[in-house]
Amino acid sequence: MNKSKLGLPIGTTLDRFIKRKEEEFSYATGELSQLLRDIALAGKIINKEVNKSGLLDITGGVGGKNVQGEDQQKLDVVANIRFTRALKNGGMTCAIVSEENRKIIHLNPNCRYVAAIDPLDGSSNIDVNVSIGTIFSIYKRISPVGSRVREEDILQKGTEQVAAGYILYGSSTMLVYTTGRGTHGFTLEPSLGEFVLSHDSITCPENGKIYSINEGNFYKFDPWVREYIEECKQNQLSARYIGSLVADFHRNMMKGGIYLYPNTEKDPNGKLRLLYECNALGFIAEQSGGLATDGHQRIMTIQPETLHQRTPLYLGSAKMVEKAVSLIPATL
Ligand code: AHM
Ligand code: MG
Repeated sequence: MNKSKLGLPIGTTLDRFIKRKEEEFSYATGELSQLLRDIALAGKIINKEVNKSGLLDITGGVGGKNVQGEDQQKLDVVANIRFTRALKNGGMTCAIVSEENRKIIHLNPNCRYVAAIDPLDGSSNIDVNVSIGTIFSIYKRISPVGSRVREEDILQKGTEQVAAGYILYGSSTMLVYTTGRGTHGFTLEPSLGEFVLSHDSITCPENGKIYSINEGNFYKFDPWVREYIEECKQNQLSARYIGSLVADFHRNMMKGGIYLYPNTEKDPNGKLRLLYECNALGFIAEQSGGLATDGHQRIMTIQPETLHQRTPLYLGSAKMVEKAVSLIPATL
């Protein structure tokens, strides 16, 4: 049997992997492990929904009724409901901030963990059978257990994350996560319905040949971004842009590459959300040897001010990110 770098066989189930990791910490209470299992369960449920999305369209499309006479909802709304329900029923989460909800969702105040989630990222790809993903970040609350969760419990820097990851609904479904001791990937084995270890201790190459940016915005970008794009072309890099952050990031982390979502005059903070998109991928990137920055500081050191705050993002292979942001003029 193939042994992974961690000494656990490739094919180890996620449950067993989490348990083995927990045993390395004599002080672990098991709550975080349970929360990770809840997330995996939510991922499997959303995966099921994603896989039948074409069929839902056949039966009437969004806004119509399904065969049971239930209202059909857009898949990102369905994913939000499924994810929230899984965390609520799991009983380890006191609050959630989600891309789909303006305000904090309050769960059991007697729990220690808060979660920030983008239940289904890559909205433009949801209806057209292109890879999409779920992104999650986990923090320990600051306020006392038992009290009502406050905004300060959620508005923590990315450096305070205790775990983060994503589920990629692609040609196969993968769950990739970190608790700050490397990045590990698990592939869903559909006949077993289990995530099994397929990629342990993932390393992002420090250089790569892929750049990912929405070049349709070329004329909106600052001159330094245009200069960087020109350089990528001169160096004959490959342009790859799915338009699903999780999928673009995952490919670049595995093969070596850079993902850019810059600010523009119209969107001075870019498009992507700090709490439930950028911080999680920043944590994963750094744990695999890559970088994540807003052009001026590590993504994970930004102090969030609001729940749905946006930030520019430069993410991926360390040398590529360093090179790109070295072009930013001191005046910006
Ligand atoms: P979403 O959360 O509404 O799906 O938006 C985030 C997505 C990212 O997944 C993707 O990388 C980016 O937006 C694409 O944006 P654009 O279409 O402007 O290139
Ligand atoms: Mg999103």
